[in-house]
Amino acid sequence: MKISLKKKILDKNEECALQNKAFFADNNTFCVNVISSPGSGKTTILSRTVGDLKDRLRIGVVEGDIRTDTDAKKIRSAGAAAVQIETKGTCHLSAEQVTGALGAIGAADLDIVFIENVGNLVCPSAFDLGEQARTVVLSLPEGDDKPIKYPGTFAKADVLLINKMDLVDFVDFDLDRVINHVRTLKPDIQIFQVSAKTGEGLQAWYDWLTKKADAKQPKDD
Ligand SMILES: Nc1nc2c(ncn2[C@@H]2O[C@H](COP(=O)(O)OP(=O)(O)O)[C@@H](O)[C@H]2O)c(=O)[nH]1
Ligand SMILES: [Mg+2]
Repeated sequence: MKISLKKKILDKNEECALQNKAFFADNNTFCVNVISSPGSGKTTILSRTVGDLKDRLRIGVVEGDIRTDTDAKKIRSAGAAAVQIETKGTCHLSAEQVTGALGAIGAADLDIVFIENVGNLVCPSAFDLGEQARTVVLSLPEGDDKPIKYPGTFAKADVLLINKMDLVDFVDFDLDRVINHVRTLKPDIQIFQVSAKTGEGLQAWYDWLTKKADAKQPKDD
């Protein structure tokens, strides 16, 4: 029987994703795969999250971009270990690339590993990286039709960050339309309305992260 190339790539990815999952479980590390269009604010949110939580949690970031290590540099200057993967044209990160990056950020000793995926709302959603949660970022200037146009990505998300709330009075964006539609795709999704620029709404995101990271820690008997 002919096995398609796409199936072989996904099977190989699945094998590495399982290894990553086991690694995160063995090391009590909470891993979040962050997906969005380019420019929605992933790096800004992660830099601010690192700055605000670094005294409480040990955080590292795997950065994925087609070109440049600009984002890894921003994360490092916010105070966390970061490694940049340049995919050189590929529109998503693979689990194998993540495996290779975990050593470089010392992931075994971290409480949280964020993976900033390559910016688009299509390809990253098909590739499990072994993460325990997915966060999708949607920013107001992108428009309120994105969950309708890219349902697969939103249906697999555990958290939706609606970013750039500081622009709410300047762009046409129907918040109720987005929230209602996303809840039909994923009824138990957590939705936080935030501004990475002003800090508005970020505390609820931090509380969610902290609770998840604490739940990974072994209990004292
Ligand atoms: N007004 C506003 N701009 C933001 C906010 N978050 C990010 N930006 C800006 O949006 C642009 C893209 O942000 P970036 O974090 O690089 O997006 P990424 O491509 O998803 O990583 C940058 O110019 C940021 O300064 C926000 O909450 N409000
Ligand atoms: Mg970025």
